[in-house]
Amino acid sequence: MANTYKDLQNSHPCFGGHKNNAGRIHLPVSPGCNIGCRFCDRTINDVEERPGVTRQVIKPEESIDILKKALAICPDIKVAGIAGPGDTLATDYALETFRLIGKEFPELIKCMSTNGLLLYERADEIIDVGIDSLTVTVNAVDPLIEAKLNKYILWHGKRYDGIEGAEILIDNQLKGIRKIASAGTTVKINTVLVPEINGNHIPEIAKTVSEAGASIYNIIPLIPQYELADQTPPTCKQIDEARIKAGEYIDVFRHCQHCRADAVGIPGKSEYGSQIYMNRINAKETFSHG
Ligand code: CLF
Ligand code: SF4
Repeated sequence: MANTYKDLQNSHPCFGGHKNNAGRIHLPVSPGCNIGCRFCDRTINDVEERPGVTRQVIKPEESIDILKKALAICPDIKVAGIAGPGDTLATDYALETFRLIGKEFPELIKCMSTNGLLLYERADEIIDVGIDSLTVTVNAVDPLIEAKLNKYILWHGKRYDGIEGAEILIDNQLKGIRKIASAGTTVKINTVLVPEINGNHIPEIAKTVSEAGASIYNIIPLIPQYELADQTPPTCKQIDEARIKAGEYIDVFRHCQHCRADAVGIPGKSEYGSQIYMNRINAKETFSHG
């Protein structure tokens, strides 16, 4: 039985467990992505696929030794998370890894993050693997706004650009959230806040995802890069205001640390990534779905 939202509020650093110093490890097993966010620096992901850097993305079977090592150094780790560096459902590596973790470390909370494009069609696998907490990055629920944040999707072998792609993405995200949440998996939503694009849209996102069954909402400030390099990131005041508005519809998480896809430790308090991953993946500027 998956952990409930109430359980996670004590044991998961991104669902309220930060107050109990709960730690997490990210396993960077998912290199590929199937959508084109305008703020994601794809050159870094492309670089990761070149010889010499691919070895820095780990294989599912390597996760077990890495977890043993990490738990020895940081016994506070309660959560095994996969948050990239690409999308966890674009390849099979994340679900394979979670299957291994379920066998070897049944006590660890299994946490997965996705852009949600394949969430609906892969929901049964996610439920079967026993994911406890799932994060879906939903940056808009209006295709006109989403298209300003996302360039294209790659879906069933075809590329869909702009509004057409945005419609498919949002539809799959919301159907997926409904399916996963009704099966008892706790769902968190991340939204990248880009004030000039989705700043006024936050309440509608929060309301829509709450109605779909999500439990908690996390607003992540834009790191201006790639096609959105000229956008102004939100001020602290704008982030606070967005959180207050979202809070009318859903619980809001306020302690996000903007983690890398290979972070290890207690978010904001300890970081052991360089000890665990000898050659850390080159993902400094790569958005993590955390
Ligand atoms: Fe990792 Fe994300 Fe799971 Fe947490 S991070 S996959 S839900 S275990 Fe957490 Fe880091 Fe913020 Fe993410 S502080 S970026 S919200
Ligand atoms: Fe893919 Fe995530 Fe980058 Fe978006 S931010 S393109 S979902 S890796």
